[in-house]
Amino acid sequence: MAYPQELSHLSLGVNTNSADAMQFLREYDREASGMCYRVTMAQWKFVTNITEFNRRRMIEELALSSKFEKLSWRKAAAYDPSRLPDPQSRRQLNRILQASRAALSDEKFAEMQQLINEMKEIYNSAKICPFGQKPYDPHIPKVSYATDFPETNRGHQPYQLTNQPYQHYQPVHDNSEYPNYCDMQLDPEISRILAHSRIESELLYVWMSFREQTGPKLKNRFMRYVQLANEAATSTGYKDAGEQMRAAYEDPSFRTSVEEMFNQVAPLYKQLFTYVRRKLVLRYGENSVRPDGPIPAHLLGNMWAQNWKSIMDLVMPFPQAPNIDATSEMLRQGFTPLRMFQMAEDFYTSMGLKPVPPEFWRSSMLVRPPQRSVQCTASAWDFCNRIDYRIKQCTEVTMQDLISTHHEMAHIQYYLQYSEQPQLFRDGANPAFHEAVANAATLSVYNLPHLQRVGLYQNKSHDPYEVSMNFLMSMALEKVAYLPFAFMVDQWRWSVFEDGVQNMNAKWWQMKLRYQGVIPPKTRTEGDFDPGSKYHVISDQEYIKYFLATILEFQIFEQLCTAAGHAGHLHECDIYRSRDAGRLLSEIMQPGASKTASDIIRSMTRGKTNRISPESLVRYFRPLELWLRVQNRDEQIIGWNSNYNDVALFAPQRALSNKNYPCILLLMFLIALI
Ligand code: X8Z
Ligand code: ZN
Repeated sequence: MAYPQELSHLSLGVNTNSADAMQFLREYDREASGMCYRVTMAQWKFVTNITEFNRRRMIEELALSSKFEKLSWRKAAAYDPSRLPDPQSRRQLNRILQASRAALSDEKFAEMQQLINEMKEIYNSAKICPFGQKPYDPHIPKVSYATDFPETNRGHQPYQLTNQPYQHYQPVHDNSEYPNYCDMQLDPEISRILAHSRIESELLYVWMSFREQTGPKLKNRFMRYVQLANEAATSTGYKDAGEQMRAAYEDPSFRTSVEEMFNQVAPLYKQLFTYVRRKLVLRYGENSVRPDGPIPAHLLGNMWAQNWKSIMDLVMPFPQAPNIDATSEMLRQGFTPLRMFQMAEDFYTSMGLKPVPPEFWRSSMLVRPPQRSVQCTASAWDFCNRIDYRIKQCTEVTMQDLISTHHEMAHIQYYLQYSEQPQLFRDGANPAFHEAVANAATLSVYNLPHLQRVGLYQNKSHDPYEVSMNFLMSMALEKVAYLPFAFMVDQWRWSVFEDGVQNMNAKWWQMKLRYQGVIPPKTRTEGDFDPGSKYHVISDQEYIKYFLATILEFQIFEQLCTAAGHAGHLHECDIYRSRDAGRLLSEIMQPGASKTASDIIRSMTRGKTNRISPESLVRYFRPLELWLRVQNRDEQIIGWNSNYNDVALFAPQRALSNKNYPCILLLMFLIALI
C-alpha cells in the first residue's frame, strides 16, 4: 500500500504550496528533535533517579511535548500530502498525521494522556502479600473495587460514559489499609516465584493475586481509553483504533498476512506444546494437567505463559548433557558489567559497524546505583541530538545479561546507523524492525560456536547432538512458545476496538485457548480483567510488533549468515567478525523509516521476497521439530482438545473430569433419596 492515501481526505488541504510544506517540515525537524531531547532527558532523569521532583519535571515535559504534537498535527493537516512532489516529504508528512491522537479535542486528548498515565501508575504500584501469609485472613482488609459498570453500559451498545468521566474510577492509590508486609511486586519477586516455584498452590496464589491487584482497578479506565482511542481514530480517517495501529505496517492485507504467518508456525508450536504438556503431567499429575487438553496458565513459568524458558529444568531433552550457560565461566574469568559492554561493542565493531561515542560511556547507567531508587528494566536511549546515546541496565555478571547487553547495544547501533536521517525517519522501517534487528544480532551470541570463540565455553566431550537439542529446546521455550501469545494480544485488542468492550475477559480467554492452548487455573468472570495484567495492554503499546519481530529476527539472521558464508545448521551460525554480515546489517539499519519494510526486505534478500516470512524460523528449529515428532509419536492429540472450552472459562477445571462422575452420581443418588 502507498502510505495511507486515505489520510489525504482528513487533511484540510488548504495550503497547496509545496514550498510551504517543505519549510514546515524543516521547522518540524528542528523543533521535534529539540522537544524529543528535552522529554527524553526528563524521562532518563526520572527512571535513573526516582524522586517526586523528577517525576513532576518529567510530567511537565511530557505535557509540553503533547502540546507540540497537537499543534504540529494541526499544521500538518493544512497540507495535502498527495500534492507534494517529493515522496520523502510526503512520507514525513504522513508520519505526522498517521499515528497521532491529535484529532481529539484538547480536553479529550488530555484525558487520554491522563488515563494512560494513571493505568501505568496503578499497574506499577501493584503489590501482593507473600504466599502463606494468610492473604484471605479476615483481619487483612480486602480491597473492594467499584468495578462494575451500570447495566446500561453492558450489552451491545458502545460504552457510553456520563459527562463526569471520572466518577466511576477508583482513586489511583487505594492501598491505604494494605498491610506493610504485602510488598511483593511483579518484578522481581512475583516473576521469580512463577519462574522457580514448583508448588502448584503457590503458583496459583501469585497468579491470582497479581490479577486481583491489577485487572479490576484498571477495567473502567481501559473502557474509557477504548472509547477515546476509537474517537481519535475515526476522526483521523480510520475505521477504528485497531486499524490506526495497523496502518504503521503499510500493508492493506495486514490481518491476513499475520494470520498466514501464524498458521505457518502453529504446527511447530503444537509439537512443542504437546511435549511440554506431557512433562507437566509428569510433574503436577493428571488432576492438574489434562494429558490431551489445554495447559493451565500458571504452570509455564511466566505470568502470561508467554516465555517458558524457566521450566527448562522440567523439559530438558537430555538432562545428562549440559544446558549451555556461560555464567560460571564469566564469573571464573572475573567478568565485570563494563567488560560485558566492551565485549558487545567489539561484537559490532568486529563486523565493521560503529563504535559507541564517548558520551555513551560517560552517561549510561550500566549497573544498579547504590542509594537511589531506579527502574531496572534494560533499555537503550536515543536523545535525538545525534550525540547522546545511553543504556540503562542493572547489569549482573550472568549469561542472560550478556545477551541483554548485546541486544541493547544493537538498538544503539541502529540509532547510530540512522542518525543522519530526519527526526521523523529515525526509527525502524516498521514497528517490528528494532526488536527484530536487535534479536537477530543476539541469535549469534547465544550459540556454542560463538561462546567458544570468545572463550566462554570449552567443549567438555559431551555428545554434540544432545548439547544441540538442549540448546534448541531452551531457544524454543523462549521464541516458539512466545509466538501464539504475541499473536493473540492484538487479535484481542483489535476485536475490542472493533466490536466493543462487552465480554472482554471471556474473549481474552477464548483467544488464549484458541491460539496458545492455555486455560485459567480458576474460573474467570467479567469482574476480572485479565488483559490488564499485561503492561502493554494498559499502557497503549501495540503488541503485534513482537510477533512479527520474532519471525523477522530469524529471517534477518539467516540473511546475515548467508552473507557471512555460513554453511550448516542455522542455529550454529556466528556472524562475529564478518564484514559482509556487518555491511548487510548496516544496509538494513541505515535507512531507518525512510524506506518501507517491504523495500528493505527486498534489498536484504536480494530481491527474493519483500515479505516477512517464518521460513527461517522454522528452518532454525527443524532439528528440534524432528526430535519432538519422535517424542510425541504416541500422543493421541498433538495440540489440545478444545472441547474443554466451557470448562476452561466458566467452571473450575476439574469439575467435569471423568474421575468426578462417580462422585456426582453418588451425590445425585443421595439427593434423590432425601
Ligand atoms: O516489552 C518488552 C521489552 C521492551 S521492548 C522489555 N518485551 C516484550 C514483553 O515483555 O512482553 C521484550 C519481550 C517481549
Ligand atoms: Zn529491545
